[in-house]
Amino acid sequence: METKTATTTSNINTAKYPFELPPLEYDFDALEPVIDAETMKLHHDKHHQAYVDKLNEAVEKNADLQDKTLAEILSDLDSIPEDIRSAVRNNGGGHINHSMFWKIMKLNEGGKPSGDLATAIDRDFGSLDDFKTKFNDAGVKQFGSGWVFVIANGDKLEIQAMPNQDTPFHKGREPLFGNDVWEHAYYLKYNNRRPDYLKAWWDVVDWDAVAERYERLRSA
Ligand code: MN3
Repeated sequence: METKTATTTSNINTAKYPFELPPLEYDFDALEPVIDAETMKLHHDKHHQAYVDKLNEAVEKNADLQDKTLAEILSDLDSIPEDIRSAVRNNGGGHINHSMFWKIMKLNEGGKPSGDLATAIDRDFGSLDDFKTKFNDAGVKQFGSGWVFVIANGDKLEIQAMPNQDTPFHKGREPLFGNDVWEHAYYLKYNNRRPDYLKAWWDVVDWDAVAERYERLRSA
């Protein structure tokens, strides 16, 4: 058997076993005051690392899965052997969702989307404010842990809340962006006030990164 070595790049779309925690590309306090440094440190270094470790533990047992990218694995849950299916679904989803999450955040200082992305938001939701309201509403209504994603269906934008670490990759779709509404994402600073976290979070959406993803995903 060939020896598998981890890739040095952290491109989640091509990553295969053994999976690696992608480095955070900014300081833990870079998103203050919206997301505090302690939350970022725990979230990235402990929670995300644990998803990676448990995913590797599960995939280690299955040579077939080791030949597939994580996106391929997650888009075909039925083909995963039952004894590791839940572990791969939860921890693989955790890895792929958080790998997106770190990359679409940056203090935006009141910045707004522009260009084709702004046009699509206005067309599909009426206005940026209406889009945020609908997204936040989906986040508040997500019972328990989960995510709110925006998916680019061709040009068209759709909001989709999903439980646990489920991910649009289950339907073969890479999400455009999304917010983590697990308590570990906000509890230290916002306690039980998920609506306040959802509202504040718009100040750390990296609209340039989202616009780049939109360009790539809608032409995919
Ligand atoms: Mn999380």
